[in-house]
Amino acid sequence: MDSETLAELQEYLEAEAARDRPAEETPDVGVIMGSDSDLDVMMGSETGRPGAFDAFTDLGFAEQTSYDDPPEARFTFETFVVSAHRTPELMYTYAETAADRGLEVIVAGAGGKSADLPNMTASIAYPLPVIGVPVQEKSVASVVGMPQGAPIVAVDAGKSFNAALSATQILARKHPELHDRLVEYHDGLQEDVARTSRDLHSLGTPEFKRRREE
Ligand code: AIR
Repeated sequence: MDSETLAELQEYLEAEAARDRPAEETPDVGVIMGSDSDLDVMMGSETGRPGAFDAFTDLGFAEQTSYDDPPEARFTFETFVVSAHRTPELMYTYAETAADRGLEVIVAGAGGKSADLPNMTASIAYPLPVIGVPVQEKSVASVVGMPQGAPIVAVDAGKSFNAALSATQILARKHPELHDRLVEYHDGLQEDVARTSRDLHSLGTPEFKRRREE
């Protein structure tokens, strides 16, 4: 992407909204975050928790990095930094063009006490569903605190992985293959718990702990 300035980035989004691409070529989910300092929480990190990137890739999504050159995967997400306070115009353009650019759902995360990107994006993009991710505990109130008539769906602080699962649940209402992938994911989760439970039981606590720390 060549967009170097804010205006160019807005034009890039507006131009994309004016195109009429088939659904297979446009991102299904938009992931936005208030700052690149949110990246580890929003997308996951090697050392910390997995995030939305990990959940989406586990479910077979690919990250779309160019509107003109979509990945082969049928389901894709795009990723941008959009700050409600530093770049309010970009937030407005992003949210207003979202549906026309083919997005079916947005995952929006922000941190700090004024985490307004998710709630403002939900208001502007309405009725497109927005799943808010409070990047920190102190961001929860500003993400979920919407007035009556202005809805947002939100996950707990830092749970961007779950936000990606929720976004996929929304898409799965229309796409049976995503329904099957979600069921498969959940079956795997159950197997993991069952394996851990069996190991803890049969190894006993000290040996289980020793092996886990290896
Ligand atoms: N933020 C960015 N623009 C508006 C807000 N509320 C949030 C980011 C980040 C925090 O402020 O989502 O969690 C700190 O951002 P930075 O860029 O100073 O590290």
